[in-house]
Amino acid sequence: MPPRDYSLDPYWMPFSANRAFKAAPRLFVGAKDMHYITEDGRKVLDGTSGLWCVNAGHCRPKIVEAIRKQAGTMDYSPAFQMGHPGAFRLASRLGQLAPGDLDRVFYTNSGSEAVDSALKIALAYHRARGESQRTVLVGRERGYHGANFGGTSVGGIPASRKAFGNLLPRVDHLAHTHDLERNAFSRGQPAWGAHLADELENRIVPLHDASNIAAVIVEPMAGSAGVLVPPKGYLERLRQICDKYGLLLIFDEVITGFGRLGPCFAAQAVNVVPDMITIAKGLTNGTVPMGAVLVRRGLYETIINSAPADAIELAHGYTYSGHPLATAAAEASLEVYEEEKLFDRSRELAPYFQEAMHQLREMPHVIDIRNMGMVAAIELAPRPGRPTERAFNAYLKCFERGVLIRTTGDIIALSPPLIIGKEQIDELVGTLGSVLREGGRD
Ligand code: PXG
Repeated sequence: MPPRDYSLDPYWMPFSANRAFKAAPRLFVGAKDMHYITEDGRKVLDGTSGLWCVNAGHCRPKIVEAIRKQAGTMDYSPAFQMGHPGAFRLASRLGQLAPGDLDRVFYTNSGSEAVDSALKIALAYHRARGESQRTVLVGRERGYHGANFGGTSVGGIPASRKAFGNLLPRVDHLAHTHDLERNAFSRGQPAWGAHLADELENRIVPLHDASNIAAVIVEPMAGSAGVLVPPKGYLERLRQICDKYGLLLIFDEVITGFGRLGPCFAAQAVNVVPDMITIAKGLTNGTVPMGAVLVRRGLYETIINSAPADAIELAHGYTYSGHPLATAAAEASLEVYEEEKLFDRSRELAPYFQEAMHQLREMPHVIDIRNMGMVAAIELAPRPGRPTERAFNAYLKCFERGVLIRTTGDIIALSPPLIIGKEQIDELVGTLGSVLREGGRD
């Protein structure tokens, strides 16, 4: 390996153990289709689509070319009071892919910004309707909605919240739906747990009064907290309760969007139409940072029509909302998804992936395996007194053996690009199995 001609010290890495990493760094220098290349030239099979974003695999020529071409044609165009064709074309295309009438699109640069934008749109919507007292936001324990203040506030991962003070006021959280005693080793959506949605009606609505509540935000399938699959009927019930009390329902589909669970959106997989959907990641196949909020037409119209005709209706947005490179990357990504029928492929591969993953059931320390679409998780019993170590060791060993997995706590998550082949699923599961078997000794 050539010596590094740069220092590792100045870069403050996000959500990373900086000291441990810099003592034993892992660097990628290239990527193609299902693989990364490390700085010492090893191929690593991507079991996680980067960070759940590279749904069509790496460095796809059509997407690369679209970005290259756009960079040379028009690098940037002002986002406020000015437009460019790609931003409009992409919004139409997203509206066609979205369920129901979620055909109005607000652009952001990340999932975190999409979440904060959706929360602000919820508040602005109620205000436009004359219900500006509706400001309570409801999230869920173990939810992850990005790293900005709004998303951190409605999020429910203790480690992501604890250093940051009071966060937003007037936020409540539903209980999470994870229950190993009842649902361990479920294939697909677990049978038990739909009634957990009733907490919205039985505790949260009475406590705050429905007239004060703006919105409920959940990931249809919680990704970051360790792949928590929604119990059958749970999301349907949340929808019913939100309708009954006039609460907006936001699905955070930053991970589940773009075929991860089969259809383009999880909303379509579970047949529940929310009022807003937040997206990012797979929108550009991970190539250029971009997020968006898909909004029901009626919400958009309510906010727009409540302002004077020539006024700015929503005082919100980003310098790089609808950035030309991002919209070019997104348009090309959606073309690749469509041309290669990757959402169908995701649905067709899911049963094979499910069976392959559940073969690991008898491995040492495995206390659960769960899956939905092209996502699966293996939960390990934590080492007594040393949580996270067991899964992280598996991560390091898999990496040494040429497979990239992702861990959170003692949960291993897999979410490979949707172009993965069956032999590669076998390789992923085979490597993980051998690592877990060895892990039985410690
Ligand atoms: N919502 C959801 C549901 C997410 O999963 C975000 C919002 C924030 O997106 P940005 O683009 O601001 O990071 C996310 C991000 C992991 C992992 O391995 C998950 C995310 C990011 C990094 C790692 O679990 N999710």
